[in-house]
Amino acid sequence: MARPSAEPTVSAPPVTPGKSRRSDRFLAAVQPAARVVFVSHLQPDPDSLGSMWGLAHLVGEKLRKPTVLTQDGGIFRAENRAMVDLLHLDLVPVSEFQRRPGDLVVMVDSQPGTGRHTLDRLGAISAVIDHHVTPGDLTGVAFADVRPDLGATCTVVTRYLSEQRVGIPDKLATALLYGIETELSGYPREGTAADDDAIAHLYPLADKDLLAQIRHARLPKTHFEVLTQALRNAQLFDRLAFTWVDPLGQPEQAAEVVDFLIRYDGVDWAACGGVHGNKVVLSVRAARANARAGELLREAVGDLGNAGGHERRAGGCITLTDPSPTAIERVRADLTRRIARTFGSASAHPQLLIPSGPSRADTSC
Ligand SMILES: [Mn+2]
Repeated sequence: MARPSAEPTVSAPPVTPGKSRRSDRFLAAVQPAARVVFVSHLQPDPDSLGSMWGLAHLVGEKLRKPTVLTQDGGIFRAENRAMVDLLHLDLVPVSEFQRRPGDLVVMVDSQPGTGRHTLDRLGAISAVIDHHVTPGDLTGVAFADVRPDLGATCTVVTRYLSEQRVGIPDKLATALLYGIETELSGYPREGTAADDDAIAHLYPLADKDLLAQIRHARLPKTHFEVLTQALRNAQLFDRLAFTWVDPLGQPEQAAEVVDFLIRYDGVDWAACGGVHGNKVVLSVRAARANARAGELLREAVGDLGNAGGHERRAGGCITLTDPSPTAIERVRADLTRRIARTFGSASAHPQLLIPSGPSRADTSC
């Protein structure tokens, strides 16, 4: 049976009033707006979706201003689609969005100039709230709150809502909680006491049935096709498993592959390159703390494309100027070399993770 929706609560931890709080300065920065528009990175993930929605709720409750949540690129991962559908997120594709005079734009979970957007035509960004180590261009941004020490942008947003004593409705609490949970997944956790405080605040407010439905969203057949190819192609370079998938059914599958491969107890690093349209999507995971995955992937990719991320998780993208199989094979060889050198061992002779051999299917037990 569906759990009845909880009424929005106004309970919040006590905070010291004062204009030095970042939530006050954020609200002051968007106060002049006729409408506040929220943008995030390409293929918005749960942290960026929850953050946009939480800040829009804050602006609506405190400033009584209209808000718009945008979507840059597609949302493909089954869990993320379930989050949008089940929580009824109202998203406007950036390609269809028309900026109006009086609009102020707020970027969450990303920074301008990181190559993770298609929205440069949107114009000036007034505020940035993020937790990525990837440096962006904050020139002309009136308010910036960038906290690489925190696990999730949703943690910052939950804190703003608490500071401003704004009640969090159950579906929004579910979105914020899932945003933090996905950013903290894996081991070692990339979470702090502040992230855990936010989780403790949100959990009683969230709809646990919807949360379970999102976490266990049904998966399309391509998910298993991609995993099969990724396992067949996985090569071990010392403590790195690197694999290649061509084609990826959807760009976020590179991340799903490395989330799966990093569980292997023989590696500390998992990396995947996957061809999607005219792009190679890269994803990296580390199984140890302070791994500098984002910085290292950026070094490995160099001027081939864009990359960035966190300590344990990183992503990147390379545009294929020539889509011919020969050119793709050259890019694959180049990337394999660069990634093996950065995360594994350049001198190691790679081994297949699962060597092909006679089928053991008929072996009787
Ligand atoms: Mn995030």
